[in-house]
Amino acid sequence: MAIQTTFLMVKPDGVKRQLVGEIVDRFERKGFELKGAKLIQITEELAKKHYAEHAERPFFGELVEFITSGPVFAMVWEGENVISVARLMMGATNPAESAPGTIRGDFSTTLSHNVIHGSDSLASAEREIGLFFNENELV
Ligand code: IDP
Repeated sequence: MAIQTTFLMVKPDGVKRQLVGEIVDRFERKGFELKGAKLIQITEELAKKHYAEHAERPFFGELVEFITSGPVFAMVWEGENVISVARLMMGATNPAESAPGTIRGDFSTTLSHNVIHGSDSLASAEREIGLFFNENELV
């Protein structure tokens, strides 16, 4: 049994479409525990740090523009194998390929507007939680 923490974020499209409650509900019902959450407007500087691994990709500019286009709902969740289980619940990156029943499968059709971000490893969870939250914002 591995108790982990992960960083999840409802992207600007999900916030605009009022999917925050639905998404929080899914992770709560699954049995994960919310450790911190906030609605924030990401700066360009934070967006570039968050997506640094994609800096050389042709869609990097579009990615930064989109993630800074409106508020996001940033969260830290804890639970058993939460990093990989949350990724399963999110569905494949491309909503055209994500299974029905997953968040992206149920709520999106567009790769660039795929509703939710979730850390993909222990190292990225630690890095992303540190980018978005101070220790005193987590319980
Ligand atoms: P992930 O969000 O499932 O971890 P990543 O490969 O880390 O997927 O990509 C980050 C985000 O970049 C994706 O969620 C998606 O919205 C966006 N993205 C990935 N590939 C493309 C692309 O080819 N064009 C536009 N946006 C893309």
